[in-house]
Amino acid sequence: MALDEHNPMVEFHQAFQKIRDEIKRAQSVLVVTHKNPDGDALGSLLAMGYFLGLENVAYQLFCVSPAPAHLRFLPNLDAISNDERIMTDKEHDLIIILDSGDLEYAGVAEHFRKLKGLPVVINIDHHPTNALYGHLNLVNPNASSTSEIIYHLIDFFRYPIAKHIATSLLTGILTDTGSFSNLGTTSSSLDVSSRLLASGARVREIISFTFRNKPIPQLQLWGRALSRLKENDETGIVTTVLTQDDFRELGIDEDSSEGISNFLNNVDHAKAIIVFREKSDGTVRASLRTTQPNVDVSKIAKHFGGGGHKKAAGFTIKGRLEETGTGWKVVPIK
Ligand SMILES: [Mn+2]
Repeated sequence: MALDEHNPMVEFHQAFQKIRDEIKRAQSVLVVTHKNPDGDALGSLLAMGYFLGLENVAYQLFCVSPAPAHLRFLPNLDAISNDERIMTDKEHDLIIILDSGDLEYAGVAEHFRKLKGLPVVINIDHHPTNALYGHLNLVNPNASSTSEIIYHLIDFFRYPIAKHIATSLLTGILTDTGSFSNLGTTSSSLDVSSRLLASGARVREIISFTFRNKPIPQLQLWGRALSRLKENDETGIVTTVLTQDDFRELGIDEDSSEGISNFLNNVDHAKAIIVFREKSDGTVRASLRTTQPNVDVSKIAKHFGGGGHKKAAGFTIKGRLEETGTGWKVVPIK
């Protein structure tokens, strides 16, 4: 695509050049995406691997956790390693971190503390709360997704988008925009999506795996969350909870509850919704969503040590959930 004044990535063209300069200088590149990966995390990771392949540089793709079931349709997933040893077995002189606001979320903070000579770090993300931890930070909060940014990176150097990469990138945009329903739904994200479709992205497959297909236990889990919805009259915030007992009784892993907060975001009149999920590691994860124009849930999340976007954010606190006479509370673990 020719340089285009209407393209919101124009101001990042210099960053694209610098990124490629670093890639050209590198002997071995490690690309990392965040733990508990979503469609954007994996979609952008696979596309970055494609770009590095076109640039003829040796690279490895890494994510500390495996792909969740609903994303296992993504092509070439086995190119991604979940084995932390690849970070130390080989020396990488360039690390590219995708879709991660900080190194903790990326799942590599521990590894970085152990490193002696620090490699060059490139941070590519769209979260406004990004800690700008890289030597080079390409962070565009106006982009719907990291996948949208990677699309522009590949397109800027005039490489064609292969079919399977079009599917990966469109998965990132579709999941991060909630099927084109949240604030990330801009003329730019729709424009990129249209070009990905033209490149052969399998949109129906993406939609059925990421939004439609739901196993019965997962719907039963949603049923439990729905039955516990509570509105706080003072704050207008609607909350619900899912506990370890729920996951155990329904025989599903706690990651299967990911989509519930986006689904509940449709509650009429709610200022915001918060889903509290008890994790097996002794923490409670809160996922915040709002559709109200004047509510910024990332501020609430930040207050509790978390982060995210204005309309979707999260935080984690230590403890477990306990039912009280009037609702639920987080209590410390003895
Ligand atoms: Mn993202």
